Amino acid sequence: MRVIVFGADGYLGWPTSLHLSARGHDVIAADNLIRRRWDVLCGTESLVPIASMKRRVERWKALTGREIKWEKLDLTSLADTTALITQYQLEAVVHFAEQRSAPYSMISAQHAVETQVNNVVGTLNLLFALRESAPDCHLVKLGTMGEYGTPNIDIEEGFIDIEHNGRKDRLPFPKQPGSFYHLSKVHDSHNIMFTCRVWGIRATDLNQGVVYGTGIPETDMHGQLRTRFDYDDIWGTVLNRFCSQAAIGYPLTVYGEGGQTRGFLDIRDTVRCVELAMLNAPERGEFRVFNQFTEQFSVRELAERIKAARAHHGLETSIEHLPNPRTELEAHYYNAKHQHLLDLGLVPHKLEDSLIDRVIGLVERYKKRIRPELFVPRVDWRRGGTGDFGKPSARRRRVAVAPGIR
Ligand code: NAD
Ligand code: USQ
Repeated sequence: MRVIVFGADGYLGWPTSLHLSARGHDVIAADNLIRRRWDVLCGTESLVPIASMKRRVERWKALTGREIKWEKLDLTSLADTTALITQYQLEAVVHFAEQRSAPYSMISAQHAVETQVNNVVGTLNLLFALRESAPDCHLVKLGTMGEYGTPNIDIEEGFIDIEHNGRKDRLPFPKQPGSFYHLSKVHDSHNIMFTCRVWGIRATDLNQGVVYGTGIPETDMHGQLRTRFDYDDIWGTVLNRFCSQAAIGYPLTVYGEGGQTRGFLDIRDTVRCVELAMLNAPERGEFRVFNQFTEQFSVRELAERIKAARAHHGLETSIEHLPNPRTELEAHYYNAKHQHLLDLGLVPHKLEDSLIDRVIGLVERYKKRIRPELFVPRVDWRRGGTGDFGKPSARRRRVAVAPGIR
């Protein structure tokens, strides 16, 4: 299939581009590289050095003979997005290209607005471009399990059958998101569903859980093919953070009681889920929702698992409960369905101790680059943050592309 991957420079977009290319799809990789700029502004950087997009696609071609076409593109430009969609005969577009950090979106009014404008406008532009130039093309959009929040009932896949005053309907599952970022995904979902109904767009909303892992076999092929790995308070997701903390003997930072339960998946399953969704397109006008995760854990359980995995090798790990910087339930019911992708053939990688070992192993290689101050949460849901993370040092300005792997 011919597909554009938007957000192709990111943690998930880059491995997905490689995965699809390796399986014979014709991949166009698009990104405006804004994430590298956000890193500089937040004083954060990928633990694993990442090459420029130009170098990445050159290296991929040199190793495999396969071509990924690199396009620098900002989705918030309607003209550029429409021009790109018009240029190719597309069967699918995969949309990862959003500001995806909940803490970032909670820093200040400016950060909340930036997040929602970037995400909602980008998705709207893509929808209009599809209507104009590729009405048959399948939109595979990355949403989030966080759209649902943590209701006291089972979470269904997108829709719930409701009986009210003697009448029945199948309605979108109620949304109780936990940050301005998560809210942006809810707004996207509504806009996509609307355009499926009104214009006949075909779309799959992948409500993805928290991703962990260092990469996929294709990113392991060469240093220049590696994907980013975030461990800081703004971009680092919880398991990747815990593995990084463990690697340098820093106490695992469980926020509050640690009973917060979420759906999780291995990055190797992310790329497979996207491919499965892509290969099995919905009908014109159909809006599908898949819950994209494979296992659910509480934050406390994750910390205990890491502790146990390390104890197996005779290593000690301590766990610290920090005052929770977020407003979220710390003890709650959680049971989310996730059957659709299994029905399409997903064979999940489970979070076994070996995986934790693998992540810790990679972190070990780069642990000199870890800055422990980035383990401390700087953004509070109630008070926000100043957004002033200090003047970027020369080193921080250099991080976008690490010199060693240019
Ligand atoms: P990331 O920040 O590593 O990558 C996102 C990419 O999108 C970046 O390279 C950025 O430059 C690009 N981008 C942002 N706005 C853009 C715009 N306007 N135009 C063009 N490019 C733009 O994030 P990620 O972890 O790879 O996440 C990718 C997607 O998956 C996001 O939509 C996120 O919400 C979703 N998701 C991620 C996780 C996770 O655990 N990482 C979990 C659930 C859902
Ligand atoms: N947490 C800790 N300690 C930490 C970091 C996080 O206890 O050091 C807790 C948080 O309080 C939260 C849970 O771990 O309860 C998950 O936090 P996270 O930062 O790993 O994930 P989140 O902010 O929800 O966002 C991430 C991605 C986002 C994606 C989302 C999927 O950044 O793009 O949408 O996971 S989901 O959580 O299903 O909404």
